Amino acid sequence: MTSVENNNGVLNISYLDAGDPLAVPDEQTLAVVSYGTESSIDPKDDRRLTVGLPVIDGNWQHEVWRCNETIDSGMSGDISYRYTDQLLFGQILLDDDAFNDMEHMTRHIYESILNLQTSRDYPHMLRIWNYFPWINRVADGLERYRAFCVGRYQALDTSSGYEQHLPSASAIGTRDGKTLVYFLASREAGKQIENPRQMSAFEYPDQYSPKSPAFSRAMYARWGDAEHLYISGTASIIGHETHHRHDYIRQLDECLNNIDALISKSREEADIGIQSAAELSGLKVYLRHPEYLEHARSYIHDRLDKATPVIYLHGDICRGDLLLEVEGLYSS
Ligand code: 3EB
Repeated sequence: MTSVENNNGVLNISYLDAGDPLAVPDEQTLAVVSYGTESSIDPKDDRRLTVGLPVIDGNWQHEVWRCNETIDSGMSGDISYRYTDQLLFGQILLDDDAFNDMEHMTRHIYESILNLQTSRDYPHMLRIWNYFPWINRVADGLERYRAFCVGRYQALDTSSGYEQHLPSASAIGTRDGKTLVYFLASREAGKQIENPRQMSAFEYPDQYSPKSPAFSRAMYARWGDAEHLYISGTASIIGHETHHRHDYIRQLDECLNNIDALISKSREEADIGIQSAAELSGLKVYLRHPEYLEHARSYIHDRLDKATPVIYLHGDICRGDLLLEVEGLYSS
């Protein structure tokens, strides 16, 4: 519904209705991300990604990544990707059955991505989305989200200072058999933004995972004249603890407080031209229980504004006591 096309930028993101002509890939398209019951990459056009999360509601359907520079494409192992002089956009889809466990699958994915970044010279991961089945299920004594954290950490180069270069991320549970990861990397570094209300995830105590979650709360990047802010999946966590365990609306309120705090921090640290969550270009609200849609939607409408582009997706959240999570993106 909302187009944020900016002809001077080298990377444009739009949140579009079904039926919008820009949702059909052309030579300027990096990816069209949509949602449905099963994760897939269109075998006839690998720019069309479907994330295996059912849409509950929303005023947009397609997240479209476009670029007005020459785009080339390639394959590296299981990763298909597109690239320009400045950026690399890629995706990987794997069958859960192909690996013994989540830890090894994740390690494989992250090592493959890092190899590609090295060989093509896009050293800076800015934003990554991780969608995998049954995130809260326990296998071999470890919750799958925690095994994911272990595999991701093992793949990373954790030499001194690595924490300052972690991307913004989301990690959400699907209920199909496929794992889909997609990402944006760059030749130039972005700027990490952490949230003063929350402990950095990479510093969490080990009660949440044997190896800490390797992501930043947000990443700021400039593309030509445009500025972008990629806000990670944000939950009702203060410090490192879950708040409002059984209360959907108070969790939602806390997510938005966290996002507003991140935006204020981005204003201090990067002088970004956005004041609050209501000005974000697009939001995704991941709900563990679709029955809470009405409550969530009326809260969002009151707190933000009816025109803010929001999609509500049915997904599992990485801690059993989290009922929802919100991510956002801003493009000037
Ligand atoms: C949290 O703040 C909530 O492991 O990549 C949010 C976004 C969360 C990304 C990840 C986890 C991740 O800890 C969970």
